[in-house]
Amino acid sequence: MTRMITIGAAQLGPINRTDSREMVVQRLISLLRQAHGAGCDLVVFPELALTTFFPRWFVENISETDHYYETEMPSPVTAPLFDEAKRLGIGFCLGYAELTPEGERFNTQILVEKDGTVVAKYRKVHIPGHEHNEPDRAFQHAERYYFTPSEEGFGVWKAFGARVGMMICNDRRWPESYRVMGLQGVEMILCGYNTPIHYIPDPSQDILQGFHNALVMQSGAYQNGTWVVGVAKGGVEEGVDSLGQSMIVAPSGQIVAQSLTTDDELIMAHCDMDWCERYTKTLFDFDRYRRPEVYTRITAQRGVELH
Ligand code: CDT
Repeated sequence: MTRMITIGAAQLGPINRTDSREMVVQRLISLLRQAHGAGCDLVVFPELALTTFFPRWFVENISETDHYYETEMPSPVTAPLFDEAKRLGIGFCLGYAELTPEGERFNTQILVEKDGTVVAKYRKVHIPGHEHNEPDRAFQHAERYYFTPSEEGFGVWKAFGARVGMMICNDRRWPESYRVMGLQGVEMILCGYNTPIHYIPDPSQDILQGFHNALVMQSGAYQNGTWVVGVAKGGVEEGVDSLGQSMIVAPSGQIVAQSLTTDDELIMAHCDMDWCERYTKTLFDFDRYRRPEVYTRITAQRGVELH
């Protein structure tokens, strides 16, 4: 018996700061309809899918950026997406900036089931970039100013007949993200991202952005026997060129679908959740082969300790 889920990765092209939420939601609905027409059970949208990637600008008074954040989900503006998904009977995963009633700001992703219920919410754990204005940079990456890192960690939820986990962008570069979910039996990890091609702290990495993107998701998938769905917001957005290369990776580590453009583009794959066991019951049978007693440094210390 196989447990098939047809997954769509709905890559987005650039969103400009003058684009209204209504316009963006219409783009999402159009991709959602394409995914439904192609037989998808679930469609995954990128990180911060409702707005431009605003951490590229530093705004001294952070409350002037409140309009980039969602205070409720769904809201009157995002409700048409929820309504259409429910009408079509397709699930979705959506990244957005969240402002809580307590005034906390998170980089958030939710998972919505086919009946329209929000089954899971994940808040980004690894927040990259910088906290303060760095005026000499060509553009900012002030995520550490705009978002609080989540203390909730990486959950795994039962949804779509599988065990589903989520992570956001920079989380995909850290093996711990995958492993914490792997230890909860994850079968499918959904990850939205915005990755500027120009990495200001070390431009020698620019040419390697696509390689590193594939490297981390393929190895994370293989080493944990899980599907990984990575979905970009790509293209030149407000003058900053961002990586596309959205992909769906099998538990073998093989890429089974990859985007060809840096614009709005749907890719899809028929994903057999039972394929995970070929890895998790053999080479990566954690219970049989892992040695947690010799890994204690992983949680005992943060940075390198020389001795
Ligand atoms: N959005 C996000 O996390 N982007 C980072 C950019 C590199 S750090 C400045 C990433 O890991 O792709």
